[in-house]
Amino acid sequence: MKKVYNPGKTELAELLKRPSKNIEDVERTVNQIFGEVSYMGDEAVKKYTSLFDGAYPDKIKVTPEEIQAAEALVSEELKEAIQLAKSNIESFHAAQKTEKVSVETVAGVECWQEKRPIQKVGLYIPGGSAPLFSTILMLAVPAQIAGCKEMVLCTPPNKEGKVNPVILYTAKLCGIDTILKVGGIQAIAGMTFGTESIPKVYKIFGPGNQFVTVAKQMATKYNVSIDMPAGPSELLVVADDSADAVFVASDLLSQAEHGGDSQVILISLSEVFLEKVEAEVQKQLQDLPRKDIAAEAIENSRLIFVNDQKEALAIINEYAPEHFIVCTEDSDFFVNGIENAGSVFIGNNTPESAGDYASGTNHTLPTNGYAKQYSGVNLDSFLKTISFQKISEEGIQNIGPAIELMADAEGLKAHKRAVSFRLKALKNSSDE
Ligand code: HSO
Ligand code: ZN
Repeated sequence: MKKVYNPGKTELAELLKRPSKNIEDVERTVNQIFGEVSYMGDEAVKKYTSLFDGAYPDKIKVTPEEIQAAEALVSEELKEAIQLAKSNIESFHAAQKTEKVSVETVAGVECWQEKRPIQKVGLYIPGGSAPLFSTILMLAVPAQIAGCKEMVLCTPPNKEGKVNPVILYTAKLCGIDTILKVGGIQAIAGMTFGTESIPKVYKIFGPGNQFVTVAKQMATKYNVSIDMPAGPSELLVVADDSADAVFVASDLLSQAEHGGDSQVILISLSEVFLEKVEAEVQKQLQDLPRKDIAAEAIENSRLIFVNDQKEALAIINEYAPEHFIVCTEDSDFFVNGIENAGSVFIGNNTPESAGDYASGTNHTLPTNGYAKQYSGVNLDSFLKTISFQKISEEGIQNIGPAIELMADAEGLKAHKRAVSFRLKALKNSSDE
């Protein structure tokens, strides 16, 4: 852990710099696979599934029998926990529905906007060392509330060509129509172009490694949109002596165990507390099953002592953390002052794990400083807004002359005429 006391501006900038990766090689691979999948469909998808996952599933699509078998493998206890999380996520996301917005801008000119679901969405769930079935809840629950007609889920199979039963169980519980055993670039390419087995979608959601991230960016070149550009997961905790070092250390480690590249930062307003957390992290690290991964992230973590709240807040807003935990006496100072963060966790009883799983908020959040301009996934991520207008005779008479003048000034005669013809017709009928 790198410990720093009251760092200066340049030192801070260096300390809080996210690692940038050279992605040229990745881009080349992504281009190649996108090309093959667009031409050869399932054949290319299967080729890369065997190459990258070492699996040869005879069918890409998960069968109803497989889903049924999975259900029996999930314990009742876990099913209940998933149900609790699901209903909290449902309440929070259903509450995000908005009313139609309608205004009569001038007499006879009615303008309104309404939201409609994105009809086809693709959800990507990584496989690997930790099967993040909680991410299915975070994506499928709001998609369902939004009214998305088709939800497609892609997840890589293991070497036996199988998918983790909890993933299958959760996907079924969330009403997912199509579950596909395909991961990585080939999954994103499949959902971008559509293949014999993989439906084409309009927007792709979900986390993934660097290959998936670059592939999602590539998908946007083919008119498929994505939730947000993703990077390694991050946590920043601000704390003072009112915080509990055991709790804070456990929070830092919970983020660290996601990956060796996770970004973990403590900003402490107390030197003593900073030392306590440092010792506690080392202690708790020892018996973690994912100790090696967590240790790598902790190695690169930052413990920063700052003796002034205002300065701490400025640093945090500049860093724009994905997850921001506030454990200070005057938490309102940070809660009211935060401008850039994905999700905020307040007080000693609010671990990041709560938002990761079950409080109800979404855990798909902007990383890499994107919290400056992106929101985390929410109900609106699955909706788009359509504007409507209806103009009466009175309305077109009210705004028509202004439109004619503006169209004239832009040199667009047909635009002007579209109004002039109507105004003339109205004049003629009133003259009769
Ligand atoms: N902290 C992760 C989400 C997650 N944690 C899923 C556990 N499971 C990224 O925000
Ligand atoms: Zn997590």
